Amino acid sequence: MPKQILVKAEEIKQVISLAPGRQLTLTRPLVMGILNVTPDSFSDGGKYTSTDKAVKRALEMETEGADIIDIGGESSRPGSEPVSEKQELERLIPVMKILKKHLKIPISVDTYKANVAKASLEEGAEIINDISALRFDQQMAPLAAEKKVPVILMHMLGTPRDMQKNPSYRDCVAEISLFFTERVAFAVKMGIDKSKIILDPGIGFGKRLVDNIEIIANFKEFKKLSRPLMVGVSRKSFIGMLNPDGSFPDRRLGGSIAAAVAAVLNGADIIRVHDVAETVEALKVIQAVKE
Ligand code: 8Y4
Repeated sequence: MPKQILVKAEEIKQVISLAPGRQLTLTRPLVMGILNVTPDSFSDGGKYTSTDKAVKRALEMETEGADIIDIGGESSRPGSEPVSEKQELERLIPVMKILKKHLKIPISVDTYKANVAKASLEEGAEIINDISALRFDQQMAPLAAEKKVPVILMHMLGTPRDMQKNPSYRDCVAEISLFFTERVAFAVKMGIDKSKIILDPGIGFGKRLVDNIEIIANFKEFKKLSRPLMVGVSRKSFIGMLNPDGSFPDRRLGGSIAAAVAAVLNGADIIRVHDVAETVEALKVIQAVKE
């Protein structure tokens, strides 16, 4: 009779492979730092250009312990209007060109446009963060398949413009799980290797307060899909709803850390955050307690 081999679940090292010789190792929760390259986030009329400031912030986040930098050129906040492909590229490409020379950690590009993703991959981005989960641009799945890059598939009910107009679910976690199963099948059918797929329930994207809380509380459910799980809770409005004073996004740090910790304790692998230093600090404590 063969000897039984017992391995603790946490000792099975999951990896996400990037370019040859590069990989993300999921033995601890990873921190993805948010870099918004939109005029509202980086223009103050000062002497630095928005490109300079974005580059500086990315390098600062790396120093603070970020594992990935997520660069976006279009705001996907509720009610926000789409920007043109040209405009998105004009914002992203100058920043990527500089960062690929200076950053050691990988860059993910936050876009649902295949042409923007393609140009970004050519400028050194190594991961696609598609909030539409390959639904908005028919060329996105073939691109991800061809380039063999990891792709983040996020759940959203509706579009950024209309997603917060009366969202409702019978069973939010079950519906998101079903969506994940369908999108993974689609991606695989399109030639994307299953090992390259990361899933994200899309906190705040067509969700009420109760839905966001249910997702975090039941995050373990998504583990059944056997894919790395990502989550973005940072400074989102549901955190504001739980606190007086919460209408200001910069007053949501404590709540953001708490939500990130809750998600990690329930199995999240990658946390997308604005406040990298504080999140890294919190997750080190959580990791020590878990180990
Ligand atoms: C204050 C600051 C209030 C930011 C709201 C926000 C996710 C994402 C976004 C996410 C993945 C945001 C691009 C929304 N959220 N990508 N992107 N997952 N994969 N809002 O949760 O940060 S943008």
